[in-house]
Amino acid sequence: MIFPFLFIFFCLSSTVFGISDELINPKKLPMFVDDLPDMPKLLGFHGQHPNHLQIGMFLKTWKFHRDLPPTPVFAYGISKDTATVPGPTIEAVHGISTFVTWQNHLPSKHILPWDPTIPTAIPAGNNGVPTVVHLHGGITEPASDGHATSWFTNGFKDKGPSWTKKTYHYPNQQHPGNLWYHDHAMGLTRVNLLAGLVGAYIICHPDVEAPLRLPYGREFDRSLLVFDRSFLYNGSIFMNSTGNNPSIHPQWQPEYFGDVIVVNGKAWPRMRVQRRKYRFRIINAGNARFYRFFFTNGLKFIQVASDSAYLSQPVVSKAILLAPSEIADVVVDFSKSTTNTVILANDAAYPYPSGDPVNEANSKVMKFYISKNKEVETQPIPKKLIQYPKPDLSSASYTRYIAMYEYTSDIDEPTHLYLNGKPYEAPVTEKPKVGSTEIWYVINLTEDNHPLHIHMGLLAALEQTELVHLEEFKDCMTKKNDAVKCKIEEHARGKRRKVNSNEKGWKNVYKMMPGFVTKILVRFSNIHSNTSYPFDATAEPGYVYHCHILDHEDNAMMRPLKLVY
Ligand SMILES: *[C@@H]1O[C@H](CO)[C@@H](O)[C@H](O)[C@H]1NC(C)=O
Ligand SMILES: *[C@@H]1O[C@H](CO)[C@@H](O)[C@H](O)[C@H]1NC(C)=O
Ligand SMILES: *[C@@H]1O[C@H](CO)[C@@H](O)[C@H](O)[C@H]1NC(C)=O
Ligand SMILES: CC(=O)N[C@H]1CO[C@H](CO)[C@@H](O)[C@@H]1O
Ligand SMILES: [Cu+2]
Repeated sequence: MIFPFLFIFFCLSSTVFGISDELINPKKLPMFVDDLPDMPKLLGFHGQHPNHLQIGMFLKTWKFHRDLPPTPVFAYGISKDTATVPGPTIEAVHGISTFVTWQNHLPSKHILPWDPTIPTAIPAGNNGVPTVVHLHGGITEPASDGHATSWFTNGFKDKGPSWTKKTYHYPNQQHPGNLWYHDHAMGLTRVNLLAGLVGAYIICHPDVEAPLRLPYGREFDRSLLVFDRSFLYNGSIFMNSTGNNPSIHPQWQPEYFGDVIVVNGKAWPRMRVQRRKYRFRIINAGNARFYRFFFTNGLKFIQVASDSAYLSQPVVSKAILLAPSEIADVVVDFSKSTTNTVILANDAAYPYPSGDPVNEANSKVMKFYISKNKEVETQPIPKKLIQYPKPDLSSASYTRYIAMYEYTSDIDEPTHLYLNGKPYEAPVTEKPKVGSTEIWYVINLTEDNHPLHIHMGLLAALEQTELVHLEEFKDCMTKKNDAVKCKIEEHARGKRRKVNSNEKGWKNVYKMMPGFVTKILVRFSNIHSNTSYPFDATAEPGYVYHCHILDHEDNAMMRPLKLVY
């Protein structure tokens, strides 16, 4: 009789019990019991030569927490056995091309509910889940950019209308920095990422970066991909299969939020650190959750880069706000810690900024256990980092107004969101010239903060100005959809918000405050040199720009972007 007893004991201590199709209460999952994983690394180069990687997408299971049963996921990896969530970190070197053949090995049925009533990739042959990989922050030719309509299914059996090739070319000729790869299939981005299709990609430029003497090496320089999920008792990821307007969109909901905060594939992980400096490249890889990260003992972040590029000088702060897809590359000096443990926490309301306050579960991210041994000496952080051209208004040759609209149903629930009042399918209206710089006024007429991401564009935020007589302006915009005719300059007269110093560099995504007009300078050229793009950026199928709240992007806060000569 001892065996069954032991067996039950084993089960109780290793998984949580409950009704399998019910949501697990995050309180049932103890925090800080799993070690922070280090994702496998793939080199995008071979000595001084390009490397050609074959990376698959596989259906497998993944343990998100010691006490959760294995979760079905979609994972990137070299093989099914080695595939991980997030996927392997790709390390590329400036000036050396990386080629990747992305291979879809996914089954015909999705593991999460999706919605065919929003603009969605639906394979004619029903040969599996459509996917397409976008390298976020990459300066990449259109055919390798992972255009939303260039999707493909298992074995390339079905392909989207703009699909052209199997092997993507990443020239890596841009400035060094932090990128990430993730799925971008039309109307399925929110579910494909939720299923696990995300991974980090770093472009190193040793000549430029080595002199900075930032913490380096596998132990001291870590990528942290953060996302939130909800789970059922049987371990499956929970995504509501009923929409907020089920009679219009059976499944679509305006924002996905989960209460379990996952870092590098483990719920609220722990990490043992020495009393010294570490570098963390923090990527918000979630669908809709913003994080305002802070340390519970007041320890500070020394931010050295944001999404894509280095800052010109380090910025020290106690809290960092990251919208979905934003990146903060920070140094944390644990020798300054007054305590031997510290929690990385979050206090951003969701939806941001006017939604629910954080709760016990989603306010914690991970915990650090700091060695009691004496401090390890490390190099000081330099006062200057990397200098890129400052945003130069006089170089701008074109001005655009981009208005963000949210539409609601009779029951006052959001049905969809558009940029400039246009569906994705409407003919392209944004056609910047290769090499040009433009001013974009982004007008948020919704209640949410929307992180706007522009493929190929490097943007510098200039200022945010509150709109006065907002209802009058909104009425006019709803009727005319024309910021100039609606006298934007007479409305852009409210409070001015300066750009935070950690957000002053060149970025590829920026938070558009609700009720404000945000002025950004967008460059369609390199920042590290005056060389032109090493490919024809005007080729088909072009690019896109979109809100990076994935549930918005899918329905359909995304528009085509076509570069021209
Ligand atoms: C968990 O339960 C849900 C709801 O009943 C079901 O759809 C899903 O397939 C189950 N997952 C596993 C891994 O059994
Ligand atoms: C799923 O969404 C529907 C519609 O908004 C809502 O009524 C229901 O409570 C949601 N279910 C869960 C478990 O959140
Ligand atoms: C690029 O050209 C501008 C204007 O001619 C010049 O000021 C700048 O120094 C150049 N930048 C680089 C990195 O060569
Ligand atoms: C927080 C905030 O300012 N929200 C405003 C965003 O814009 C909408 C419409 O323009 C207003 O109704 C909100 O109050
Ligand atoms: Cu949005």
